[in-house]
Order: sequence, then structure tokens, then C-alpha cells
Amino acid sequence: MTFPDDFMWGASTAAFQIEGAAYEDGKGPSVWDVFCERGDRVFEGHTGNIACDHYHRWQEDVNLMKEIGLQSYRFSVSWPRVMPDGKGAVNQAGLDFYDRLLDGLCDAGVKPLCTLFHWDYPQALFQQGGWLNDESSNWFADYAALLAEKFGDRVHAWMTFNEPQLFIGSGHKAGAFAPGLRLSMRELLVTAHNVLLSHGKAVQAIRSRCSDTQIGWAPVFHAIQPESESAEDIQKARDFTFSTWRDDLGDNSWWCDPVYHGHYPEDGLKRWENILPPIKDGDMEIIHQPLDFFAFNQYASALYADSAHGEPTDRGVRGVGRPRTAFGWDITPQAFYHSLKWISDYCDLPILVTENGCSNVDWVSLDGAVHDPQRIDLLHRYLQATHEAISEGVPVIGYCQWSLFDNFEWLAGYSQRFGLIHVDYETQKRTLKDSALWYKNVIATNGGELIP
Ligand code: GBH
Repeated sequence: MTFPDDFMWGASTAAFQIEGAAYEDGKGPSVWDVFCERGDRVFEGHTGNIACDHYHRWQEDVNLMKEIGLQSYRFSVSWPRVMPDGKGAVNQAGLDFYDRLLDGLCDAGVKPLCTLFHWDYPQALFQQGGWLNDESSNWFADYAALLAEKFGDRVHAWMTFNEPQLFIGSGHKAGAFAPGLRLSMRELLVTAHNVLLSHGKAVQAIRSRCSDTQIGWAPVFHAIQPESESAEDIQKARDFTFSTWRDDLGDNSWWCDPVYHGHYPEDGLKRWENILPPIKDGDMEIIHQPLDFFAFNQYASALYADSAHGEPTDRGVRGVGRPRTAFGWDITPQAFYHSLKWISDYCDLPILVTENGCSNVDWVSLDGAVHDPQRIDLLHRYLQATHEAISEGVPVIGYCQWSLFDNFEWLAGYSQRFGLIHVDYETQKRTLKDSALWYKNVIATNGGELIP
């Protein structure tokens, strides 16, 4: 199998999930710190206080990236680490940490891919209304400007937001994620509009400060699987995938149509017509900034476009005892393949996979190694799907595995392991799993030894 010569092989992490040092060196609290402090929301009361201690061990971690041969590393900046109150005063110690990390990555020859926001919202801004506040997009733009000024010389590509569907839907509607709100639909639509405006203003802020850079964002792309591979079923699944049918704004189009096409989707506008927030003149132009790539995260697709139902369903189609990851997520590379095809028809940009992977029941074996054949097999299947799309002309420019390390898996705490690198949280010892060694070879051969 051959991948394009300049294909970027990478891995992803997020600040809150790995850094630790939650209350050190002037960092302000984020909504996730506060959510964890409650003690009753996250598995066994786990917190992000120490996590992988990456804040102190970043050099060792960069060395490990080098050992694997990673070509790119996607990480996120903790907003309250660099701006403890989310706006105003800047925390120099926080900026220094990312300075060291970026220098270390550049020295190691690893391209930094920087996400501005991966869910750890400054608590101080939350107390002022957070994403409901009409000023929220200006706060975010100021934060983006700071990062662009300080780090723009070294960041290879920027992503404004990670999975807006999740921190808005799960965090502000379902109440499952921090900050744990259960807003009305009317309010939720306000938060979404402000996040979209934030995205646009941040792109402007970065663009005006960094002449030679690439900018995108990283929504989750929820794919609905076709019931069969017939053209008709594929079309039906695709229609569902691009429709606005969920009641938590977890859809693709509500977020992507404004960003890539400059308008909200018709079906959503109709659905929410009586409760839409005011959309001011010029808002859609701000949101619709030119981007350099289409990034997306995807794991499993639980839903099918079942012809008998007006909505996607998980009823009836799936097999008893089918393979699933440790989280219970289905293994659906075919949906991934279709997603790549659909996205390339949907917008004319190179595609970057910013997250894909699985949790697995990994531990250090008697022989000292960590054997994770399930992860290797899953990654292999998704890379086959990626390659199939590429060979049909889909311009995929890179692939980031989630995650470089085992880390704080949100509500599941440390109980779900997603890493290429095993972390012993008692000792902070890192061990490359078999999958890391396998991935090292995939990278070294540019995918050449994968089974087609
Ligand atoms: C991402 O969210 C996050 O960006 C990252 O921080 C996190 O650690 C990682 O994934 C792993 O969770 O019902 O079987 O179809 C992932 C969010 C996960 C939402 C999969 C939809 C569908 C599973 N998505 N989920 S299934």
C-alpha cells in the first residue's frame, strides 16, 4: 500500500487529559477541574490533577515521539494555563511551558498541530455566562491572538475547536460533561452560535498574525452507516449523516455548513425556527472563513440508516457478539471510508484525520511488554479504509491516532486506555505498547507493509 509521499503520520492528545499540574505555576481552574472536584461525576472520583504529569515530563514524552518516528503531534493548549481568568492577565509560566514544548517538538522534527480549545474552559469565564455571553467570541479571539503571537512561528497547523458537538451537546444539554449544564434548546442554540463566531474570529486573529500557516477545526464527524453497500442505501446513509435530526446539536451539518458553506442547514433552520438566536448581519461571513483543510475525529458509528425508520437507528441490524472495543464501541472502518468520500464531495479541501483509535484492556505483561493486538488490528482496518479512499482520489493529507498516551478519559477517568504508550499512573512509567512499535514501522515504511 502506498500513501502520498508527504502524508503526515501523527498522534493526538489534549491538555486536560495529559498535563496534570492542575493547580501549579499560576494556572487558573477550568470547568473540568471543577467538575472533577465534585467527586461524583467521574469514574472513582478521578481527576486531572496529575494525569500523565506531562507538564513536567514533556521532554521524556517528546523523546518517545521521536522514538516512534511521529511526524506530527496534535496537542491542545490549556486556556486557563495561559490566561488564568480566561481574559486579561497572561500567565508567563504557562506560556513558557508551551514554548519549551514547541521548541522540543521542532528539535525532534515533529510538526506541532495545535488545538486552541479541547474542552477545558476557564472557570472564571463560565461564571460570567460562558458560551451564553455575547462577549464570549471576543474572549476567544483575544486568546487566539495571544497564541498566534507567541507560537505562530512554530505551529505547523492550527485547529480552533475540538468536537464542538461534544462540549456543547454533552456539556451544556445532557449535563454529562463539564460544565454539567442542562440548557434549553433555545439557549443551546445561542452557545452554538457563539462557538461558531468564536471559531471565525479566531481564524481571523491567527490569519492576520501568521502569514504562512494552516488553519482548520476538528469537529467529530458522526457517520450513519448504510444498511448495505447498495448505491441506494449509501445515499440514504449519507442523507442522514448530513441531516439535522438530533436534539443535542450533535449533528455534523449544524456546525459544518456555517463553517464551510456560510449558512445554517435548511432542515435545522426549519426545525428550530421559533427559537433561533438573532443572527446579525455579517455573522455568517465571520463564521465562514477560508480554511486550509477539513479535519475531523471519528471512532465508531453506532447507527444505521434503517429503511423502516424516519431516523437513524441502532435497532436490529447489528450482530450479536460482534467485535467491540473496551468501551463497547463498534468497529466500523466502512463508515470511516464512506465519511472520507462524503467529506470530499462536501467540501473541496484536503482532509486531515485528527482522531481515530480505540480503548483496550492493556496492561504490562510478565515479559515487560504491553500486548495490544486488538488496537493494531483496529488501526490497520481504519488505515485500509483511509487508503481505499485515497486510491479513489480523496485527498487525505494525514492521520492522527488517538492517543499518544493512555490518559484521562473524561467520565471514564483512567479506566479506559487509548494510548500507543502505556502509562502506569502510580509510577508515571511509560511503556511503548506493541501498537506503538507497529505504528513506528507503518510510519517508517509510509504504510508500505500494511495488508491491502
Ligand atoms: C474524543 O471524543 C475526544 O476528542 C477525546 O478527547 C477523547 O478522549 C476521545 O474521543 C475518546 O473518547 O456510540 O459506539 O457510536 C469522542 C467522542 C466518541 C462521541 C464515540 C461519539 C460514539 C460511540 N465520541 N461516540 S458509539
